[in-house]
Amino acid sequence: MNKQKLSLIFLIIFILGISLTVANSLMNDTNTIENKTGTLTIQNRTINYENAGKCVEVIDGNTIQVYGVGKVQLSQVKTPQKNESGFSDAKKFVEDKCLGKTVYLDIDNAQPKDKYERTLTIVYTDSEDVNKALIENKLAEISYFEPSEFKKGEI
Ligand SMILES: [Ca+2]
Repeated sequence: MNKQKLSLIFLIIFILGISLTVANSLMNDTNTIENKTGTLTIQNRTINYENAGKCVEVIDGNTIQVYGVGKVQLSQVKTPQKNESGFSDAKKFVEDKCLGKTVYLDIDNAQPKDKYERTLTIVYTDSEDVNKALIENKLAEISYFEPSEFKKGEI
């Protein structure tokens, strides 16, 4: 192999390496956070969360899409369906709280996913329990099921 060919190959490898590094750092900046697990203090309660990520879509009052996690179902809260009254209010409430922000997920360890492969969690913003806020604002009803890590009435 001649010298010219060899330096061309090195140049290509070098450029590839740079582009991958740049792409990687851009993705980290916009879509993920470094610590996926940790603790939060909300209203004097210590919360252990098991995953976190940016909320990229609010599907309805109790279903959101989280970058790096997928579809997330808010555990034990029942919000109105598309054709029911209160649907838009509940959806808008969750959009105001979560959309475009980092959400922290306390996943239900007794049943991490439902039959539709949605992760079952209590969703926290950096200052609020969203599941609880929906109930307190009368935008959702408690919908208890078992097995669940969360006790009835705990949220
Ligand atoms: Ca948990």
